[in-house]
Amino acid sequence: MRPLKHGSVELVLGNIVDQDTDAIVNAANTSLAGGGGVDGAIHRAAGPTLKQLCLKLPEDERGRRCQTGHVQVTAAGNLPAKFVIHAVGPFYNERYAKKCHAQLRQVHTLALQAAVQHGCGSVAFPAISTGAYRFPIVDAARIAVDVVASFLQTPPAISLVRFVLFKQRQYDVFAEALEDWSPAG
Ligand code: AR6
Repeated sequence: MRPLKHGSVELVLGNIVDQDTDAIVNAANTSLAGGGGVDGAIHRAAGPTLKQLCLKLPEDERGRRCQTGHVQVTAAGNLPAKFVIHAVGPFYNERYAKKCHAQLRQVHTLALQAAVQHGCGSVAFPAISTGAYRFPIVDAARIAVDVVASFLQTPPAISLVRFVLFKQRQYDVFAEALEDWSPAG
């Protein structure tokens, strides 16, 4: 747990679907129609209502309900959380590393802003883009921790932002990023 001026960052090794934070963040794809990894686990645990809510959101001509780097919020079906913040991280491509870094930053910022807009005092994030989307974990952890910790240095407050890491190695990498983080950057 690392206390900051307007909330704390916590790391846990566990499953995002079990979190009783006001919101959980889903590592979704642009269709918001479900998938594997965190997305699959969340849809299975939330029940069919979640998919119905997602499919009600407007889609563009290519079937996208959420663009890369953006978020959409729904209720959370049978999950303990109240809201699911569906966040579409970038699929990592080394040739466009800078753009991928910017998109990963943006998706974390927008997820935090959405949590505030929905009155959430606590929110749990998975390690967005670090599975099927192949974002290198060390860089992803530094970006995610920096965006969240910087956000919690200024109002509005979110009492608790929890990163839920699925594997020990991911937990260790996030722990190092959080330990190394300083407001000066
Ligand atoms: N709780 C917490 N973390 C988890 C869980 C869980 N239940 N399951 C996996 N992880 P991924 P992405 C970790 O692939 O890379 C989906 O099919 C996992 O170890 O879920 O953003 C979507 O529909 C990894 O570190 O998300 C998209 O198509 C991290 O969560 C695509 O995958 C993210 O892995 C999104 O890819």
